[in-house]
Amino acid sequence: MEQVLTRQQGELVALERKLVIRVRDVLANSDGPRADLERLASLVHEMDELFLLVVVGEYNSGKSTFINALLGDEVFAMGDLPTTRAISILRYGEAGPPEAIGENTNLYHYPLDVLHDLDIVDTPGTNSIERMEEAITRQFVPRADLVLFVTSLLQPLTASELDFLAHIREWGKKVVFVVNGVDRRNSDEQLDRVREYLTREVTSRLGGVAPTMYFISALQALRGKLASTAGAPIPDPRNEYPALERYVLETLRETERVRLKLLTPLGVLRHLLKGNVAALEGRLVVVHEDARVLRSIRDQLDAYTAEMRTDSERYLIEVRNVLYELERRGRSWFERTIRIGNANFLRNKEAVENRFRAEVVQDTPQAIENVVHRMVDWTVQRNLKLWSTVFAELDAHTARLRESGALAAHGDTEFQYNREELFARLREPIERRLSDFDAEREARQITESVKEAVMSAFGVNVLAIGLGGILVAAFTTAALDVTGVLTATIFAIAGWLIIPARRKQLIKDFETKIAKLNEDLAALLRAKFEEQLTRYERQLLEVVAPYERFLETERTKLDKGLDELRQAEGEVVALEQRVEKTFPASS
Ligand SMILES: Nc1nc2c(ncn2[C@@H]2O[C@H](COP(=O)(O)OP(=O)(O)OP(=O)(O)O)[C@@H](O)[C@H]2O)c(=O)[nH]1
Ligand SMILES: [Mg+2]
Repeated sequence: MEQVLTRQQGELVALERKLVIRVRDVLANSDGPRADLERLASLVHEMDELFLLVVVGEYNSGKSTFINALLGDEVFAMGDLPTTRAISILRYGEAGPPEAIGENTNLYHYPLDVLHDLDIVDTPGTNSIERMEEAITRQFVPRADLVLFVTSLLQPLTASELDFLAHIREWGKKVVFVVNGVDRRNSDEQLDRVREYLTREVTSRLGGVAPTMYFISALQALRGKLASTAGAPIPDPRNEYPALERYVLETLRETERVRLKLLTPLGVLRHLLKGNVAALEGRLVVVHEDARVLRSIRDQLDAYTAEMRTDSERYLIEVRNVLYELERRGRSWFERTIRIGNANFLRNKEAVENRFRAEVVQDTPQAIENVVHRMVDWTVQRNLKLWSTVFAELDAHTARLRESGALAAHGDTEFQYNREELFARLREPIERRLSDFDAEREARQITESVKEAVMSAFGVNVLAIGLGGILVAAFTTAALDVTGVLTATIFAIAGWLIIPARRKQLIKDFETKIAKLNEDLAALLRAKFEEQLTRYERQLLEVVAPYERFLETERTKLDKGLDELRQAEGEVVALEQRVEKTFPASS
């Protein structure tokens, strides 16, 4: 039977070890806290070590006295002031002076049989003003296989003890309560009241089953052992020290010890997994929040682009209307001017051109220039507004995250570091763009490029003039085309009879010309405008895209990490059940 249990124990240890290593790898890959990684690394070794019975409690509660009683010897110093200053591990061997092993840890040896199977650890008391000593004890708790929690009968379960107990519970430790100092009781009823009080408070405040308790007098027990048989005091029937000693010396040499030892790594895993699942979930919230903000930025960019397209059509309609007016004036001008009575005038090419310019072309180029300017200004202004909104949104977003604590919670992890760095990289170019934004200069540049396009499209080649001048030139060319044809043809094909037909033809030519002009101008403006929109779009996307990629990577990593951690959580539960089934609790 023993052999079967040993084999099963070996199997379980192997499974646990594999799980611990796997969880450590998963945590390492998901930027888990360094302290957790270290804990898991030492856990792998601790699994091979002896069972660790750790005695904890507030200073002066009698921890050292209790261990001395167990040994029947005054191995550890006892005293009314905070006495034990370092973790003191007691191991089987020849008694001798303690040996310092690592910071704050001393190793003692004593030839007590039970120490073949377990190490007993005395700890610095908690709740003294030496908080450092409490920290040492807290740090040591995760290693314990069983915790003996020593509290004083005269002051059972203080607030700080409750807090410390909660810490022990987090690591899934089994705790046995030792109420020390029964020799100081006023009455036996006092013991019953304390037992009742402890049971009630522990179950209601910490949850779980009723605590295992021993009411003892460590001092009496120690004195009893040290005294010669003749001088031994009469045993106190309410001192449960003998039962506690039996528990430690006997029960802990049986299945119970194996069971608890096997449960220790699982408790540690359970605790670390819980914390890390919560941390990853928290990061995932941040990543989703970030992604939402980036989506909103993209949406705004889309809205901007769509709005600009619609608006650009509105401006193009304005251009078309200006040209309609021109066309209307032209038509009536031809009707009025191409008449026999105007023969003399029509012979004068220059006069015809001048009048055509004055009466038909009028301020058309300026009007169009004006529309173009407004269109460009609007585009630039709206783009500036887009960047400001994006900037404000990013800032509000970070403020929200800071406020919700989503950023602070993971202050020490690589995730946080990357995120802050990337965020700065996202924010910085936006801020720069805003501070460098010179709407006037930008509008001038765009207008300049429109000007160049008009020049090349309409074959105008005039140096050093603005868009207005270019348009005037373009219109003059178009106008001269028509009037040139007018003066040239009317007199080449003599015969006044055909004048009405000519006029009709000229008007038609003129209309075609204007339609073409309108078409060319619209196409040109549209192309220029699209070019500008694309540039604006690219500018913003160049800033946002790396961050989107980072988030995508991060999300995949977190999802994977969470999956793996949750799966490990499931395995911890399964292993716990297997341990409980193979090595059932003794009581
Ligand atoms: N009356 C009485 N006194 C006790 C008992 N156990 C311990 N004491 C006394 O209480 C004082 C503290 O005992 P220690 O064993 O040093 O207490 P500790 O918990 O180890 O204290 P720290 O090492 O400071 O954390 C000593 O003076 C002991 O003699 C007991 O059962 N009854
Ligand atoms: Mg002590």
